Amino acid sequence: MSASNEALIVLAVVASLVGAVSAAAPTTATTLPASSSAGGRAKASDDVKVCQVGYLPRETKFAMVTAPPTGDVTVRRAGDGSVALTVEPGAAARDADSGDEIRPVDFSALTEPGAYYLDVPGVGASHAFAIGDDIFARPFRLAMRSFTGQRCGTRVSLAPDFPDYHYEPCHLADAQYHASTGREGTLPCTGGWHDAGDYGRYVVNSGITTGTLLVAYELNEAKLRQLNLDIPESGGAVPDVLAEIRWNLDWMLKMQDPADGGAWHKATTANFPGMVLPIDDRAPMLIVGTGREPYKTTAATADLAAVAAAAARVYRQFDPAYADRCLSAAERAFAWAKDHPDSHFTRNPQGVSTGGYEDREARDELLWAAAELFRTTGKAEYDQYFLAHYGHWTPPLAGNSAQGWPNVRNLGMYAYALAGRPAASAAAAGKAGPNAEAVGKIRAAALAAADDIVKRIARNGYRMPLGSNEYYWGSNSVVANYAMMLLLANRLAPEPRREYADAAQDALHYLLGRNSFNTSFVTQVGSRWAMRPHHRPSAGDKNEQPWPGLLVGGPNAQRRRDAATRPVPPPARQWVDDQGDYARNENAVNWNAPLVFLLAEALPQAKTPGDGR
Ligand code: 9MR
Ligand code: 9MR
Ligand code: ZN
Repeated sequence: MSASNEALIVLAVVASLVGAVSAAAPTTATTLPASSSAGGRAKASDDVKVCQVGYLPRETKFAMVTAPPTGDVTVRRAGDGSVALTVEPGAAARDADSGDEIRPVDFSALTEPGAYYLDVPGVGASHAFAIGDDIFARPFRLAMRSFTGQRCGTRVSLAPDFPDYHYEPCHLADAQYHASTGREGTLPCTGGWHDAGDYGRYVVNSGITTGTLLVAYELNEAKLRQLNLDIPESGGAVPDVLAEIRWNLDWMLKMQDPADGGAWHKATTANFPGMVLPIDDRAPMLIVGTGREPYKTTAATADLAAVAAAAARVYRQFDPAYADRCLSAAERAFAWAKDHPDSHFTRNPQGVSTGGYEDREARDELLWAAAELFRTTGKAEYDQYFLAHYGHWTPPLAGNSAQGWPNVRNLGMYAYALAGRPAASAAAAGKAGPNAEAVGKIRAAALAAADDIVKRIARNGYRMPLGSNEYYWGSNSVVANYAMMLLLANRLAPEPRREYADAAQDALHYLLGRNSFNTSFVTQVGSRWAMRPHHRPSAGDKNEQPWPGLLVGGPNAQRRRDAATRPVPPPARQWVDDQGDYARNENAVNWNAPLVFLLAEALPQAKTPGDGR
């Protein structure tokens, strides 16, 4: 990998610019194209960092140079090396989080679509990148289809673009109630997405994941409705993106106890399997509970309520019967969670060691559920619940608090504020609107939060939104979730703000290679990417390349694997492309979801009006 196959990447970029979507990235090495400038193209250098996918024509465009240039930087056309723009690099400044000395190179003036690279005298060339309106189409496809690749209980294949990536149906047996559920017998609960590099299925993490994807769809419906993902459901009545999401929704619904509407916390084996393929994970599947009455959890149940309520709204125009089913599941789940506000999964029971998704606070999940139920039904009951509880968080949204699996209150706030805006579907017509004062407060907080995030991005050497103390497990998802907040703020602003959109793109560029490692954190996207994710199908299959479209966790300054290393690297440097390092290099569905959101927003506007704005 790396610079050696860049020429082919350039060709792929050029090909995709003329409309021929490149499938799998090339894996064989070849020579770089000769440049028309004297001596040909400079050697690629890890000290010249760009977004390895590229930039939209009209956004701000930065590269980061981490060694001293001896002259002005040129942006050159990848085809013939001719100069498209000459730029004087900015002043060097030390970036505290990475320790890198960074000179920003602002080439925003270049807006012409094409394939390019940077030539930095005395340092070297960048990876190739594109400028164009549709350059995020392939990353979107791969990131979205990574969910197809996480499907449980069915034959999986990423053909036609990745025919070598497939596996046989896994985890087909009924799950057994573990003693911690207070129950005996089995629960049929096949389906859903594997959580991450492991094969567990956890309702809490499914909740934020599915909810985020539904928001991505709902806000970008005009772009996504017609999109063909080449999944088994393609061509059916439901748009492909929604069909993929439904795969997991259906599983979540199976995790609801028909007896009372509560949801079980997780379905996993007792322990994590080795790095085997799904079908070789043969240990019994267990439904795991809290070990005491009422055994199911508030967080899982309220998350299910939120997601099913959103689904009832989004799927109604395509499948009204399904929407009805989702709505009734959501209402029952909300009622259960409200009646059992403190049933928390705080630790695994004896003999179980899979992911915990422990949470001692479910007010945020309940708030999110109430907001989604209100947005879908307009019922006073849910409005009143929301209004009685949202004041617990002041301000309602904050620029230093991104949503994440343990904290979904942001999703509740945005959902409530968005309830007032014309719905993409006609379903909300005639429903009561949200409380104007609450919407005003949420909107003000959303914009203030976005302003704070923009400021942090401008101060950060790599123009990314993390605070210095936010390099923890899954930090890349925090990057994406902050960027999502910027784009959601734009949906609430009277007029969308260019600076929010630009800053969100900055965060995306960090994930796609414009970072201290000069490496894309998304597998098979960019020119050089994480090659060894802690992802069992990637580890267990015969392909040299990892499964495509997976966002790895990223730098994590906590729980260091080698606590003895001195000096301790700066936080933004604490990532390694090591399959064993699950705290830094695993994928997870809740990390891929906000990536999908950013990529959906970066897709070109649909030709038809009415994308729900
Ligand atoms: O492989 C597991 C990974 O998917 C989880 O995210 C991680 C943390 O819960 O745990 C990994 O499993 C490790 C286990 O916790 C301890 N023994 C080694 C396992 C890694 O192969
Ligand atoms: O993403 C989770 C992270 O926030 C936690 O700190 C970590 C340890 O509890 O667990 C992460 O989630 C893992 C889950 O427990 C098991 N499947 C893989 C998830 C990603 O590593
Ligand atoms: Zn499975």
